[in-house]
Amino acid sequence: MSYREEVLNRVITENPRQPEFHQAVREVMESLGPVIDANEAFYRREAILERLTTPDRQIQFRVTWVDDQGNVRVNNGYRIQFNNAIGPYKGGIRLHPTVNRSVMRFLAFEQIFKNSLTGLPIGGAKGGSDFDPKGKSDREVMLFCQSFMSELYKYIGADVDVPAGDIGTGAREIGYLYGTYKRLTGRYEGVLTGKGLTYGGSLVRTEATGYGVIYILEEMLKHHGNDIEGKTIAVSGAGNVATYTIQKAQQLGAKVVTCSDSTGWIYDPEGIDVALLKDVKEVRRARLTEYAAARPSAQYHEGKGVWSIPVDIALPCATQNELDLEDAKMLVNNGVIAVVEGANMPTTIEATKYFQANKVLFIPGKAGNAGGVATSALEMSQNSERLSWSFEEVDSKLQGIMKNIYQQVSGAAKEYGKPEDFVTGANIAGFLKVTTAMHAQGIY
Ligand code: NDP
Ligand code: 2IT
Repeated sequence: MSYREEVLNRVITENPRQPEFHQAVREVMESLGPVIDANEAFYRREAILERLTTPDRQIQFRVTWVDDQGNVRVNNGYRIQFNNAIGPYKGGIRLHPTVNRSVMRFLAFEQIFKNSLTGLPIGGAKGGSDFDPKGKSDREVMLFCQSFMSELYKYIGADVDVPAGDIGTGAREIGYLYGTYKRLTGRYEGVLTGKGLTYGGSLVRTEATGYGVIYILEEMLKHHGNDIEGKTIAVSGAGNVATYTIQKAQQLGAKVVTCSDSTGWIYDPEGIDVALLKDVKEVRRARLTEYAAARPSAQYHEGKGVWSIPVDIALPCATQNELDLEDAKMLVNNGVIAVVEGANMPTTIEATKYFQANKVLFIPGKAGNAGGVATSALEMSQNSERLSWSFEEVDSKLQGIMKNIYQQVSGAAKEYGKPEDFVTGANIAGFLKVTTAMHAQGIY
């Protein structure tokens, strides 16, 4: 059995009932063949893959709060600090009922490689809770966030671990978390990113993940003699990543005809109206039925379905495993040419392989959505120097970072004998930087 298979088996045995974590590790192990197999004795002796797949530490804690009816409520809180070889731990906080140890670990594991690809000094982490902010009052969300941070503050810091947003954690939640951290520690420091612009946030951070998806898409298309103008695009999700992916795609002359949330999806052949979408989702925190009600050209459907619409480009921006083999077959039948993952691991392994076998250009999330965390790192830089950069300055740095990620990913794919396989390229490029740093820092 190869060293890679041995380690994958060990991860599966030691972490039973963690399918998402197994999936994320499996994908990386399958990609690393060209690096590990040629030098197996070295990597085995150093136990590099065991060290890479075992978190530095994981914290699990009780989050107790009181709802508006006076009932005491209890949720699970998590922070997985996976690897800090190249910089302080960095990664979002997810608030969603599906959060469990498997989801936290897969996200923290992927974050190691993503953060490495940004070229910035940030290690891999993730946190969250099975708390559902949907339908809760602002006061309930505040009490939850205060309780969550009352435990988490012990383990984080501007040079230690810097959380940020993710599903269910936006500007409102970051504000409450930051206020609590400051009150408990007395420190006004860059301990969270995605902060409001009046208290240390960076311009472009709100837009960064979605804009980054489109910047890397543009770069990839350019290298294939194509561009985004005039293309028809399907986007899933209707949250932070989806909204700004749609906005940038439309600014660059594409037409985005779909979006979705956890209950249904929109087909809008005239192109999604971003201002209306933002009003429905960011301001009213409502369902997509309200988008359809306000827009005559839009059709609303219950359930899942954005991938059934014929498009040139598909951009999954909602959640893990939302695009499966059947969806991939529909998209390929309908002539899709490119897929960039805005969400983390939205495409199943089978669907990814199907796209690649059918010559669809495919960028995995750890490269495609890295613009968010990269801009978080730029927020950390600004906090450190106690300055704020202009929108244009941050945006131009983000564009440079996404171009550089494309070059690293396509360069590594070519160098290791898998040209155009950007999954392999992303995993290898991310891996080499992190493990070179681990090796240099000795055994621990
Ligand atoms: P938001 O909470 O802003 O939006 C999430 C969207 O996805 C919502 O439309 C939500 O619908 C939908 N969604 C969430 N869970 C499910 C589910 N189980 N089934 C169907 N739809 C679902 O989150 P973000 O936009 O921030 O995150 C989206 C994805 O992008 C996640 O995978 C996240 O990890 C990833 N990501 C986010 C970054 C960021 O900077 N925010 C950076 C990099 C990656 P509903 O409103 O009905 O729940
Ligand atoms: O998945 C991700 O990269 C994020 N949710 C953003 C993390 C961050 O620290 O900005």
